[in-house]
Amino acid sequence: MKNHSWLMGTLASLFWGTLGAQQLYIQPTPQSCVEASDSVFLSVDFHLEVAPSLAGTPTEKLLRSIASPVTDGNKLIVKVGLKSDKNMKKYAVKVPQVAEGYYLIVGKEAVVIVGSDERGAYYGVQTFAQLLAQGKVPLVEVKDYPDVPFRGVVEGFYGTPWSHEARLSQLDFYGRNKMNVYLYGPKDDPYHSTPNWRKPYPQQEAAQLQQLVQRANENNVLFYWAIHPGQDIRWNEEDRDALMNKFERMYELGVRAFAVFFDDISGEGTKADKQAALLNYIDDHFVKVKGDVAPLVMCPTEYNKSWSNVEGGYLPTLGDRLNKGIQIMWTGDRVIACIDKPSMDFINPLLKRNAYIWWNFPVSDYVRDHLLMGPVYGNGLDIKDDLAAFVSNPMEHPEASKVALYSVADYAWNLEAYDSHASWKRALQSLMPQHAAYLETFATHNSDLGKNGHRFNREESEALRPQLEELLNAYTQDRRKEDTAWKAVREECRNIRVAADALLASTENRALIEDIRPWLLQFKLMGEYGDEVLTMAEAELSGYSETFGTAYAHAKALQALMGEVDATYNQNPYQPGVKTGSKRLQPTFDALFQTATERWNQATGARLESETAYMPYTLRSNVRQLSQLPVRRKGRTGEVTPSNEVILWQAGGQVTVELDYARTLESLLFDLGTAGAEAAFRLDIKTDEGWQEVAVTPTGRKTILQAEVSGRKVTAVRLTNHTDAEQKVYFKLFRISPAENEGQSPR
Ligand code: BEU
Repeated sequence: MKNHSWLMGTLASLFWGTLGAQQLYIQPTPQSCVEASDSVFLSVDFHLEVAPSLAGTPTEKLLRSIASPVTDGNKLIVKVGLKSDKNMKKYAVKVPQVAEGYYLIVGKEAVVIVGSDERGAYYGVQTFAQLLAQGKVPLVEVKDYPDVPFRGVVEGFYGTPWSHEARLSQLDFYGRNKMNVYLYGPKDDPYHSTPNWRKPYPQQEAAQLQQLVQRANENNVLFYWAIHPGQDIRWNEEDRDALMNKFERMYELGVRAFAVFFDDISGEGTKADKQAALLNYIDDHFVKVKGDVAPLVMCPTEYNKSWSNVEGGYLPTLGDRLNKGIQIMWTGDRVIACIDKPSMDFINPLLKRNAYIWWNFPVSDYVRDHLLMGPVYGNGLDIKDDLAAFVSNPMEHPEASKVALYSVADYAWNLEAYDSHASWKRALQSLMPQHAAYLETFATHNSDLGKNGHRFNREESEALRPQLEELLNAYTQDRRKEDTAWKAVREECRNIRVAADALLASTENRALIEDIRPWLLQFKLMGEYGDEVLTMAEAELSGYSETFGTAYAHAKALQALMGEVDATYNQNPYQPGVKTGSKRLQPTFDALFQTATERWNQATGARLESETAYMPYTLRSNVRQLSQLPVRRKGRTGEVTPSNEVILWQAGGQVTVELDYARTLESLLFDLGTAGAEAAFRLDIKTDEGWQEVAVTPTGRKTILQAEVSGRKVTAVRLTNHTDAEQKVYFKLFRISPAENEGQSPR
């Protein structure tokens, strides 16, 4: 017997030489797996021996769904039970003494699966199902258990909530990947949050939730239903009873796990002592009384370190007062952050318990024009003893999110063995086995977030990065074609086009293709654009006039088409559009286009447009949460990307938007989220007479305000907290609209 480290490098390294079997891997990476050189062929017919302790459980159902019982004497025996079962005594010592652990042995005559508890047995059967799918496998002995007690997903993003079908598919996926928790908390479900958290769900939604709970149970997933009452909760008996009633209604639908979220709120609802008292009341009068309800989970208002004011006492109050069994969520050092040892060492002592990690990845509700499909990396591999849970907040694209979720499951199961790149490759393989290479080409160039208020970024196009840099430097600085890099980039442009078409046309995983379709269309255009700008640069170097002219015209057309895709698909009001390859491909191609065109103009006296992206607006701010917000231009209008969170706007803090030249304004709109919030702010405009304050009036549309700027010629606008206290406001809209006679570009 040899001990297999099971740290899979690449799939290719897992071939079983002489056996001729396929690659063997187990997801998530098991804690220990010992293999023999001998093998056995697993067909689907077995003698099944399921212990009475597992009768009617998800374990038994799963087993019966993957294996057919037969009476024929030649078949393998599959024996499944719990370590506490009498007839499993001889295996009991081999079963890890950890919740959800299991022992599995594949022998020539029998397969034995023993769980430390029911969920452990279930995971043993999931592993067996994976082996079964491989056919011929080596004789193996697996001793396995999860590092983190709760692993899964919090559907906690802003934007279009997942569909019912998508959620069903997710729950199956969690079961297969040994994740045991799903928290239902989509910000835009009005019955989860304001305005309707007090009301019961309408019939159809209630029936669907009931079905989801059922499906979660079948997959051994705890279905948490979360409420988000903090925007308008009053700390009185009436609202407390309204919340208890809502939980009671959800209990009737089958829900046995509950959460209360207080994130992204301001005002009365943020008080720690009141929140703690409410949670303890629910714990004492609902959870403990029912007896079959899982521990409560709560998301605090100060849910990350950058906002926590320890002296202010919010987190210490929760830590001290919340009943010991209540779990407290935490996103890390910032709203969007990777989790490491120092971050856990900061929070756990304050909470007086291990934090329940809400990991904000691959959520894209603040960069909705991007897809985050790259590897999961950056979390500490040494924090398994510090975590109560690790749950991931996904994208509003459910199937595309599975790339990251697969690896989150892998990471949270076995932190020390986690290999981010290998896990990512396996995720792609598992989602589209026949198109994995194409999906990899796509995901490689669709992983970064672009500029964003949270300053979070991811690697993108890493493998091609040296060639892109070499090629660009050689061309722009030395006016030279660097042959090797040139060839590699051309090849990748072709790979991109082929991958985009192959994926668009594939029938393998339509749900995934539908999620990413607009980005695939854009990706193909990006591949063509890259190819054409290389041709432009070549023609410029060699002075081929005809080739340059045709390539330039085509590149311009492709820019227009990419603009069209961006303006047609995914038109949400926050970050509308479709961005692909935005970290390396597009900037490199645009730079090549610009340099080639400028040089051509210089050499030939032509006056071809060389600019690729005209941006007349620049944002400057000393308010930390606003300082990195991107500005978007649509026609003449400039709009600062809104923020989902409450902004902690310090006294005197300012946000300024500068224009590239003095323009006559038609309107200036902004929205701080609450009526009357503007009283603490002053709006100024800069004209040729300097800064001047302008009056602000309501528009009649929710909390949107307008400034009296019509007809004024301005070079900058500025919003200042003019009080001497920090203000907690939202930043939902800041839109500057120049008058129609103002062109898009000064030229
Ligand atoms: C991710 O953009 C994101 C961040 C937070 N504003 C919200 N709450 C927590 O992270 C706890 C979350 O709902 C939102 O999706």
